[in-house]
Amino acid sequence: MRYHALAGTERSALAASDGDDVYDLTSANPNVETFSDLARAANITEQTIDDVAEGLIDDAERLSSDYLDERIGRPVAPDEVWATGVTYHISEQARKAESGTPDVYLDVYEGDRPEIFFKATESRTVGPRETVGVRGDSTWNVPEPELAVVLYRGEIVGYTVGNDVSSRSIEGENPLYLPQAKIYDRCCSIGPCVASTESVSDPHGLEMSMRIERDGTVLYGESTSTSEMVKSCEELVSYFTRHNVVPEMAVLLTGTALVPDEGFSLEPGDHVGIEIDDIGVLENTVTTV
Ligand code: DO4
Ligand code: MG
Repeated sequence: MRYHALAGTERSALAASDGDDVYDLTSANPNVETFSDLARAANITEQTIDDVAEGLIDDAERLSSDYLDERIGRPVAPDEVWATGVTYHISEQARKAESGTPDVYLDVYEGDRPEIFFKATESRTVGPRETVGVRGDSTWNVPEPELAVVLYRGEIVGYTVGNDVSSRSIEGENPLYLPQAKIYDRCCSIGPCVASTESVSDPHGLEMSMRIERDGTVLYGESTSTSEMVKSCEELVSYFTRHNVVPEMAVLLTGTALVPDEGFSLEPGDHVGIEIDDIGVLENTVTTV
């Protein structure tokens, strides 16, 4: 099952889709208004998220997919977003090329302990079709398409698509500037839905693609597979939750594997579309913050 937030001027609600069928779960139970409410109900009743949703579907209003498309919002409100880095060979190579201290990236790519960093608060995280930010004081900005793990109390409950928008000029200048390269207004996008663990066949075998368009021209279009990741989602989550009481609702980005050529930098108005099998397409337009 896939879970979507209905946003906009009408009441906010949680929808579930199964193939072409879309249901308004909030119409069946007004206490289930968000994905967090569903995850909390599953935790309390010791059921899976899909079991709780299936129990609501008989009493839920059906929605058209056009209506869902018009009202699509950020599928989950994470208390915190964290990210892992240098989990793919291409990311390790790109960072080595831009950095004055290239060895740190090889050490992380080959080491047991992954790079894990704080990425965003809820207020810095946008959803589908919202504008995503690049910093006004950065000269080289890139989208980073990433498989995102959705965690309820530290347990994996689903997956979404993430964009870890980053300043490569600031990170490249000095690795100690990483927090400024990564954390700023509108620095992170997630969506379009949360796909439950049961609906993602194999998180380590998903095709992921990214398309960047400027004024109707495609400037970048590549794809890869999450099978190229050097660590598993479980290993990354295990390091993330070690000695770290994580919030009720968290998202962990698992690293980028699609890196535009060195001459490319995002500009305001660019359109970024990131697609991952079994989850969907996350689309955003870029703005300067
Ligand atoms: O080390 C810098 C960040 C790496 C990253 O964000 C990635 O590999 O996706
Ligand atoms: Mg990244």
